[in-house]
Amino acid sequence: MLTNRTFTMIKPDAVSNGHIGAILGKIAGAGFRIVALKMTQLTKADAEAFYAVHSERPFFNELVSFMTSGPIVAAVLEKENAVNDFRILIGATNPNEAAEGTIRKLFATSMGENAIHGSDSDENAALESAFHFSATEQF
Ligand code: IDP
Ligand code: MG
Repeated sequence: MLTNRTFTMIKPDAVSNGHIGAILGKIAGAGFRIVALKMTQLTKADAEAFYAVHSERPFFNELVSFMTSGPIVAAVLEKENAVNDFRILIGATNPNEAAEGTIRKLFATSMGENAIHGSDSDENAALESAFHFSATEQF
């Protein structure tokens, strides 16, 4: 089960730019089943904890400030090979380097404000899903 799930957030830029529906459509169209979904806003403490791995990076404060700047949509997605296939669907971190047709190519505006998050491993997918959803909220 673990290896078939990934975690995503539609980031504040894409929410405020009106792209929730289009992005969920791309996700569903690529064969992912939504098994948990909510709109929420991260507190500073939430964002610092979620991105703790980046706390020594020069962009950390910018990242926390951006991720708390407005609502996000968090979701858990299920599909065979979910983590890797979802990273392909979202594209490179820098939208200028993202492949044509990827979510970041279509909807991101910059390296920081890049529209969407995708877990980078099965282990992080499980941790990140549990950060946002209780067991009874994942179907
Ligand atoms: P990823 O989201 O593609 O996995 P990471 O390297 O894990 O990329 O970085 C996490 C997030 O931090 C990125 O999605 C982006 O929002 C932000 N970020 C990464 N590098 C930079 C940067 O150089 N400047 C500003 N923000 C950055
Ligand atoms: Mg990452």
